[in-house]
Amino acid sequence: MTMPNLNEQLQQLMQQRPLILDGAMGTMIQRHKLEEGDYRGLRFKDWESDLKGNNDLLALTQPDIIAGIHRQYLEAGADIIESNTFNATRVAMADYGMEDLSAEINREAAKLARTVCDEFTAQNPDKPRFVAGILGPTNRTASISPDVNDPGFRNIQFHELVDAYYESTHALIEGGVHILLVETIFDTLNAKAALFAIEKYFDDQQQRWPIMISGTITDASGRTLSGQTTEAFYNALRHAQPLSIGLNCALGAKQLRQYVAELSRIADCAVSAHPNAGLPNEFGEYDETPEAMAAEIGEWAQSGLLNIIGGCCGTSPDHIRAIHDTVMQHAPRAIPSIAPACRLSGLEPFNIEADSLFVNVGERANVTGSAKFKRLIMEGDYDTALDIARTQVENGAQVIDINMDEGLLDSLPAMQRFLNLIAAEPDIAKVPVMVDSSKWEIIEAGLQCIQGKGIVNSISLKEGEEKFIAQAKLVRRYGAAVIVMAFDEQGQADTQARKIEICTRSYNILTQQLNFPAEDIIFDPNIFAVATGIEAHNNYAVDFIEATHQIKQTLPHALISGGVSNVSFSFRGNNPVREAIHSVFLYHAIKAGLDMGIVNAGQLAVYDDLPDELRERVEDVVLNRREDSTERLLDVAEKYRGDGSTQDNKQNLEWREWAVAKRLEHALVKGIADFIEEDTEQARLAVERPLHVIEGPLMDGMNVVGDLFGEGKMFLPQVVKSARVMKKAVAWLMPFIEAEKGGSIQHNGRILMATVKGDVHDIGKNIVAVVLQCNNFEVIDIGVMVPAEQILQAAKEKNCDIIGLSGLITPSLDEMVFLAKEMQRQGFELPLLIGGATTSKVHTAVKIAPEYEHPAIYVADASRAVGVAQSLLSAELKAPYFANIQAEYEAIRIERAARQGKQKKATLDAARDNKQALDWDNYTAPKPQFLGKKSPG
Ligand code: THG
Repeated sequence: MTMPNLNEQLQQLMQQRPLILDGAMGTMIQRHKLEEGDYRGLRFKDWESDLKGNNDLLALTQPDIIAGIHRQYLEAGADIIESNTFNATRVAMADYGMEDLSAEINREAAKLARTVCDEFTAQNPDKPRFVAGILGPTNRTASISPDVNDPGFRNIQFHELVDAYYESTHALIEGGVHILLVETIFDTLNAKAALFAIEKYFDDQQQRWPIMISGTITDASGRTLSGQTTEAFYNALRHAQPLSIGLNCALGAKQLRQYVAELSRIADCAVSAHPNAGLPNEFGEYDETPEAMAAEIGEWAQSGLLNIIGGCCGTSPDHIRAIHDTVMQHAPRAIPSIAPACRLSGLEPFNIEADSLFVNVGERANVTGSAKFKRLIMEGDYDTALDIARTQVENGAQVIDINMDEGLLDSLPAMQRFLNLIAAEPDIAKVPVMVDSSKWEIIEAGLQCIQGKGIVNSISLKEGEEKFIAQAKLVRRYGAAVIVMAFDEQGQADTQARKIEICTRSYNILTQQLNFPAEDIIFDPNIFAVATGIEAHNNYAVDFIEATHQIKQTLPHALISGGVSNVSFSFRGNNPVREAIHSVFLYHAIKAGLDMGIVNAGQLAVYDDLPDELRERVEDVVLNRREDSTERLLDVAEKYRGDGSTQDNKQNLEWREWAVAKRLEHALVKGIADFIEEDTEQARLAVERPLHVIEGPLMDGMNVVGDLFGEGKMFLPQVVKSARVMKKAVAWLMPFIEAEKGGSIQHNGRILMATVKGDVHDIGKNIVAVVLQCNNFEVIDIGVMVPAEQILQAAKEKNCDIIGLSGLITPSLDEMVFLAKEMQRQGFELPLLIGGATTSKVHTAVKIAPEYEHPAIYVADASRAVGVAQSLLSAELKAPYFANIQAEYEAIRIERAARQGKQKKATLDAARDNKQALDWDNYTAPKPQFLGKKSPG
């Protein structure tokens, strides 16, 4: 496909300076007293009443007015002007009964803008001007129901939007636009339809044009109308490889800043913005002055947030001129490159990066995988079926697999309906969806219902390359990641060699012929049942694990997944043994590089907790260590029916006889909440102060959880359960702790605590909060996944004395650095405390503290928090304490710098030459990927 040099030309310009987009069209049109127009016998005397102010029609009836407005913006300094086609899609025009004028309006409006633009370029070739063909959002939303009584209903379908956008795109390009701008996106699914149409058009033309994308954050919630956060939105549309991504409308520059700043941090393409002239006043008018708007935007430019900037509602040529004059004094934003990662989203982003932990995909919303789910769907009880999906997410599923493949079910509408219903449930829709079907039409129907970036499950070479390629191209056009099964024309791969062969062949086709991003490919090398009694099956798990190891080494950035519950099919009916098999299988497969698994997130056994005998016999089966493994597991299987399982804990109450500390540990590790209150109470009666129960046995128990998690023997869903038990124990103790304080609550200070954006962990934070509260600090915990702006806002509003941040995962670190920078920029003076598993003194000293001139201090664990907080809030202690910390951190920085100076990084080639040869015959599992990561919280 030829790539016109337009994209390159624009990119080169953007390296030199920010580009200026024009301002509002509607505002300017209102200023004109519209003269009577005539178009094909239609009189437009009553333009405003009869035609409801159909601005876009003016390209046909009053072209001079529109050309004049374009001219004013070009004179004000705009590099890019927008065609007057916001409402010109067939879908939006249908509201005026003018859908058949859609193509003509788009074409004529584009021509008009292009003609004026060319005049300016001819006058001053050093400042070339461009036309962006506007593709508006339409007046319908593909992922929200207009009917409150039926959340699954839609008044527009994806394919109707695709047809309309294709027609508009074609007409805009015919009219001569240089760029296609999909803007004011309040529903990402509409935008995905627009981009689908655009890609289809490019493919048909064998030519590409630059694409700009601009979303709309509707209010202070920081989300689009359809509920996505900025990063989720970005992840969902990044596949279009846009020239720029940005935000416009709804907010003024001041309110929009934090979201533009976020895009600026994450986007590996240009960032654009065209905010409104402030928020509407009491008359619904936008009245921010050009000077005020330019002052705010000048700061953005100075902070390096911008590549393309213009205005939306209420902005005029004066605004654009003022903005132009300020931003031209600053360098454009440098476009970063970002590490390859599988960047998924539901309403929230979910990025699988090179160092991410194992990803749990919930398996239960599957008509063949759950008898209950099947019954509910067959009976049409979708509400209860939704609860199954919700429970999966609550239990720690980070993605949900949806499968409606059932002979007696009309699967395609069932898939559509279920996904549409999920879209209305934020608790479920926050995670990405995996659309699971063996029928391509059903997968496609599913993809047309999800606004985030989901995963197709699955495609394969089973029907040959041609079909595989066609489907993969569509997957890309819909903007999804894809599971590729190890399946080819000869059938399913069952040996290690065949698995590797098929995955390698698939990888090469996808990456070389289609330029499919490797990080969006997820191989499934087939998990088959072991211990079936058929000898040929005995090595299935080993074949999977070894193929996984090999594929991870040889096919860069690709991920590996599998249907974990398959492996234990031969023990159906005996859940404890099945869970033991899953746990042992995962323990070894994750070590070999398994990135994700389709699992029953609510039911995973803890590897270390398995009875020794059971674990050993399961391990014999999974690792195929003896000829008689299957018989030996069968011999004991009956005995464990009712033990070792999360489900059956209630029946086996032997542990109730143990000492209380041991019982608390057991309850925490197993996530059993049933007895936690009575045990906590018993522990409380045995110690001097209620706080000692937390600092003693409860913390010890959580440390065990942390260690098991760190060793790969516990998984996220289990840790989630442990946290719930911990919370319940702490809740039991709170009244006693309060009472101890004797009612007279005299606070030492007020501490705001939050888990930073991108992270959901709060076990450690909760413990710190309790410890602080017990020492008469008032703690305001504003939850998990909290964006920086919200943290700072709350700290101000609530008049806090200290901000405490927590984060367990690596991206939290960057978020904390960002927050420190924001505190500096906004003139905060509050001390900042940093805690959580991935944080460290070194990171705080090297990366966070230098961004903030006031204290930013690492707190190693809950027991230190009190001392640190007390020192920072004491008038006498604060200065010497901070000086000490500063000296210590400076020493760390110097030491680090010296070490880095000595150890020069090897070049890529040198590193490659130095690689370790793989001795496949003597393969032993590599270190667990968890090593080096610390415990949760
Ligand atoms: N690879 C890929 N996708 C897949 C699979 C795979 N999707 C489907 C399946 N395999 C993974 N999902 C499940 C879901 C449930 C079960 C197994 C795999 C399961 N269910 C119980 C059973 O059948 O005994 C049902 C129990 C109940 O009714 O509650 O085992 O491999 N890419």
